[in-house]
Amino acid sequence: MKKFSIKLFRLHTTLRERQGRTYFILQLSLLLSLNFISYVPEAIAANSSGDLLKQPATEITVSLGNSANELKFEPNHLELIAGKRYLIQLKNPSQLKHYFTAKDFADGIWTQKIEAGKVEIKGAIHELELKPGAEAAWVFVPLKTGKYSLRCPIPGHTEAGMIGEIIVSNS
Ligand SMILES: [Cu+2]
Repeated sequence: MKKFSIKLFRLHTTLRERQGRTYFILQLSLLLSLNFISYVPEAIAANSSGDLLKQPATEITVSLGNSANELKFEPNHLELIAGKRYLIQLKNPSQLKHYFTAKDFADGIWTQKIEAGKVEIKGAIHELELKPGAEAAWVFVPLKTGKYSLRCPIPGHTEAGMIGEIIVSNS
């Protein structure tokens, strides 16, 4: 199994005064790390006709926060079926930044792609950060059944109730 790792970095520009001179200092911070895995999961490979990827995706919209800046996911309960293709439209209609963090869930799915703006990302995703007004479309197939927790780990948000659950079942 070949594994490629690609890291996306965000650039920060900082102005510093030193001995009367102005310096621009570039700082790199890790935004997210994506693992591109060059094998296709068994459940996908088993469907050698490729029908799985041709089946229309069931579309679900999930809001991170709302226009009243309430700290919650809407809906906060998702029920998915393993082997089906989904398109989750993530939206942040609030004035705050939020995360969609469901690491165990993300470990048990196969992500076909994520589209955000004009960028399409392919590969495993474990966490998404949505800035105010941001939208992202996540197309994936859940592979592993289970009950998974979802939360926004920004300090205070989980505590205020920005949590949810995702249930993946066989039918
Ligand atoms: Cu949040």
